[in-house]
Amino acid sequence: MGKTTVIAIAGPSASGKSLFASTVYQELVAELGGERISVLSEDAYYRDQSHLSLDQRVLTNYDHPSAFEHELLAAHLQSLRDGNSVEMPQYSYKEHTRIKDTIPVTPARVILVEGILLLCDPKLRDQFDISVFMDTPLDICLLRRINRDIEMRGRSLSSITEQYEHYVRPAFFEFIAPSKQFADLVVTRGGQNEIAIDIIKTKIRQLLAE
Ligand code: UZR
Ligand code: MG
Repeated sequence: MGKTTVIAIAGPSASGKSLFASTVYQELVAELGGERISVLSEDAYYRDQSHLSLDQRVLTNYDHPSAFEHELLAAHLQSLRDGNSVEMPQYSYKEHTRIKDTIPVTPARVILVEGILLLCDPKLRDQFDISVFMDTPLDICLLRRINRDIEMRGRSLSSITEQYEHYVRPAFFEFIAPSKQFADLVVTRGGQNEIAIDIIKTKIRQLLAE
């Protein structure tokens, strides 16, 4: 296998990062097979909080860099570059902690990694060959987040608005928006921007053909 290329997809919560990454991945797997591309999620690297009670876990600021085990994510990316498989943790948004199961990730020529604070950490940035920032307007992100968190993450509207005001919105201005400067490519309109999806797919096809 040739050199590994890591592509980071960052941007605000509910901006379409996961959708963008999974669309690129699934369309390329349908075309080329799955062995040469892997996907990692920064959310999977939220710190384990199983030593805390559920009431204590709810108090964590999940939009702050300290909520993530970025050192483990950086170490996993390095292992994959070195040709070794890793066990990606799995996180439960309902329990606010890791679950016991892990997902094996095999080394691949191209690794996609998506998450809100990826471009904020210099050590992580060292691991990225290409960085993409999803520049979806915040009001669109909020609407998507309300729908998603109710449907998929078991939240009430009042808990979403509370979190949004206290954590999500401030973190956008403090950490996420300033990290856009580190992106190579800025994508408007989120995970449904087909031109941007096509540009990344073309780049990956080119890397896989080398
Ligand atoms: P994405 N998050 C939770 O709501 N609960 C958790 O236990 C862990 C994370 C949220 C987190 C962040 N914030 O905004 C979002 N809050 O998940 C990141 N508050 O995930 O990029 O998929 O939106
Ligand atoms: Mg996501």
